Amino acid sequence: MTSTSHSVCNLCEAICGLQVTTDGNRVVEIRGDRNDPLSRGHICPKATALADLHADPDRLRTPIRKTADGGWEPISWQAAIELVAGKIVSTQKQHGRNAVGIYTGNPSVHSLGTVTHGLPFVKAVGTRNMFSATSVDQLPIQLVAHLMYGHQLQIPVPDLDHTEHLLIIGANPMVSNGSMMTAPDFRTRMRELRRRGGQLVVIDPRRTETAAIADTHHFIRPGTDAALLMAMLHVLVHERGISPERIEHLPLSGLDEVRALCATTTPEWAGPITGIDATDIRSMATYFGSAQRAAIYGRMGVSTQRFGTVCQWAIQVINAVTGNLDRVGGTLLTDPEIDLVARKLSGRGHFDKWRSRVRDLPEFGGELPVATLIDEIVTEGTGQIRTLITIAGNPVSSTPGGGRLGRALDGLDFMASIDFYINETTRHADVILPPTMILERDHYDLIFHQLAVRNTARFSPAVIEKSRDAKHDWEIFGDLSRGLARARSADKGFIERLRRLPKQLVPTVRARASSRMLLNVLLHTGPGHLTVRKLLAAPSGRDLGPLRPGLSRKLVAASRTVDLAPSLITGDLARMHTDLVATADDELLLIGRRHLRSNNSWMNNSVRLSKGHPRYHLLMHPKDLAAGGLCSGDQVMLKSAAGSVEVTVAESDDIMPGVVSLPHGFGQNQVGVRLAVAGLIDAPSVNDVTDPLRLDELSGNAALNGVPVTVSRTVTD
Ligand SMILES: Nc1nc2c(c(=O)[nH]1)N[C@H]1C(S)=C(S)[C@@H](COP(=O)(O)OP(=O)(O)OC[C@H]3O[C@@H](n4cnc5c(=O)[nH]c(N)nc54)[C@H](O)[C@@H]3O)O[C@H]1N2
Ligand SMILES: Nc1nc2c(c(=O)[nH]1)N[C@H]1C(S)=C(S)[C@@H](COP(=O)(O)OP(=O)(O)OC[C@H]3O[C@@H](n4cnc5c(=O)[nH]c(N)nc54)[C@H](O)[C@@H]3O)O[C@H]1N2
Ligand code: SF4
Ligand SMILES: [Mo]
Repeated sequence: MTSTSHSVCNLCEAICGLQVTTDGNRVVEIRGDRNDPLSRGHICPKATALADLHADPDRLRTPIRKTADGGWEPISWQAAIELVAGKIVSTQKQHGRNAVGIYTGNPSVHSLGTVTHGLPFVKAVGTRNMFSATSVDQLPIQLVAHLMYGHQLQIPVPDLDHTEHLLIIGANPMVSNGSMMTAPDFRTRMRELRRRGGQLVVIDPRRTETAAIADTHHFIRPGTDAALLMAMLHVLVHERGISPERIEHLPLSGLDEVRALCATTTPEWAGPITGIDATDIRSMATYFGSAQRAAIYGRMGVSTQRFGTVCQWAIQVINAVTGNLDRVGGTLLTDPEIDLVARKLSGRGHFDKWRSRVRDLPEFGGELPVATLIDEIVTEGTGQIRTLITIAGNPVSSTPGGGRLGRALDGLDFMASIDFYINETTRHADVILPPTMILERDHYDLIFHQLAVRNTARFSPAVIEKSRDAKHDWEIFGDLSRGLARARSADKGFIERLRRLPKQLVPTVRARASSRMLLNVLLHTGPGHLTVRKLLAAPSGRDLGPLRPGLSRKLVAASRTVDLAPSLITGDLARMHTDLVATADDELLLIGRRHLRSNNSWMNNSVRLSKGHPRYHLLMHPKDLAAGGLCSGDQVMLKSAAGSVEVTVAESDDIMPGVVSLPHGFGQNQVGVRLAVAGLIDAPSVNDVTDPLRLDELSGNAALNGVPVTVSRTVTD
């Protein structure tokens, strides 16, 4: 007997509503939910692959432990929990609290249980050696929000459904479906923009799927966006002039400093650096400035590069000085039912309170840049990481110099992973604790309702019953927290240290409440006094309306103003002026690429997603191929200062001359990885070429884009 229930796809930030038809524990069909007020029926091919994930014979359902000969054996939940908690406590007792390192990956923010129970567990471990995917991703956005608005999650979102001019720089939402901007069905939203007479402009070194539907697309030399944005600012501020009426609704400070900072950054200066003509820069800025409702938005391309923070700051400043900040059709703060900012459920963020031991890199919000994780593992001394916990992450695949990191993991005393696959990272673990997957557990999106282009609230209960011996992530983390408390109370110093923990953490260490119970409390104490039960009565989700202005009311900055010129960032402009100069034409720069059928490193095991023509080739412009004496299909060596990989090259007119592109998330074809389908894909990990020493020096974010490389034919004998 089949039945159909409402559910959600949690693979990317679009949080699309689903209708899932099941027959017992079997998934029969997955469709988009037309009644969902946010996703309106949209899904992408990845949603249907949730059925493959559910049925995947490689997916772990119960814990396993490494055997002496390097194989795996089953272990009970209780033994696994005690082993992990015990090792954390004994490592910290012997070597100090920072001797335990933690890495949390991207899916941890896509899981209700990891947000409610995993993050408190991580805090309870109490180490400064905390790392996450944030520092290969959106770190500059959060740092800028912290410095300008007073909170790392007070991030204005483009009002996609009302804007008349959208300028996208370094993002590809046609494929990614939006990031730090939950925007399911981006294509239809852009059709609606057109119907309103609006314009879409894209700036990207590749003519992407988003560029293909744009009115205008400009290539840009990777890593030079800071110059383009400063030049646009120059035109807007000094040539067009700021209109006082446009900004009178905004509590701004630092405007005079902004004026001074962009006084000389003319389009003529930026042209030769960026590869975009001064006339084009000028007209781009002019069109933007003259639109009634405009928004500039930038993501990975302008975050994971050497001037990520300057870029994300300049984007905010351009939106502000043109009066588009806090304006319908510009950029707006959201009104989620559970507002993480207003309700102080997330910290405001803090920067550079301490630094990493080996490379002296700054923390942000208690996390260190993951590009230095390996140094903290291999460099001896007090505070060296000896035990590592990875949570929903694959840093061997996803962080720069990942291959070397993988080899270093074998030198740890102990490693545990909370994950359901044996992949490039977790194969190095001593024990793996697998949680249930999305269709087997409840979901309410605590993170992405905060960043969505429309205010909605939706609770999605599990649609498939978990097996009796499986555990949800909240149960695993609850057990681990209690295991930690037990193991610590056996140690006399524990009570003393517990007293020193932040107050709000102490109860969570002992918490037995489920995610659903905690969610219910959060909903009930919210503005709409919702409950899980009320949300269950509206299974497609409640529509809470379009985004609305209200910045002055919501702003949490102590000054009650938006600081347009935080000294930390303006101080970094000198580095931009020295480093960003017109470069030699013969240098090749590497950028990344995402595909609609990929999800970082971990959905390649779905036949449905990985079949079809190869998507992991190195794209290269015909001119560069000819210059290197290469042809499409050649095996080449792609080499940087940090490493090299062998890869097949493919000709493409869609890429800017002087730029090559390789996607991340491959490299599962390694001994010990247990991914039958992904393991057959003959593609390397691009992060064996990206360089852990290339950072946005201000924030510590990895500069994964714009890596100088050489490409040469592989010599075979
Ligand atoms: N060169 C290059 N590198 C990049 C990027 C790039 O564009 N270029 N992108 C970066 C970005 S934006 C990101 S976010 C990172 C991603 O970096 P990571 O988060 O480190 O890697 P993922 O590939 O997302 O791996 C997620 C892991 O979580 C597991 N998992 C999935 N769901 C769950 C769950 O519900 N619970 C638990 N416990 N585990 C789960 C999967 O099996 C997998 O092992 O990669 C970054 N790396
Ligand atoms: N299908 C699919 N969707 C995903 C993911 C996935 O793996 N697959 N991952 C999810 C995650 S974790 C994230 S963070 C988001 C990311 O979401 P996006 O940022 O929208 O996705 P990317 O494809 O990384 O887009 C970055 C763009 O920047 C361009 N670029 C590279 N270097 C530069 C540069 O120097 N300057 C400029 N202007 N552009 C540059 C690239 O060509 C690329 O088009 O996607 C999410 N959605
Ligand atoms: S866009 Fe695709 S992967 Fe992202 S939530 Fe929607 S269906 Fe899932
Ligand atoms: Mo990401």
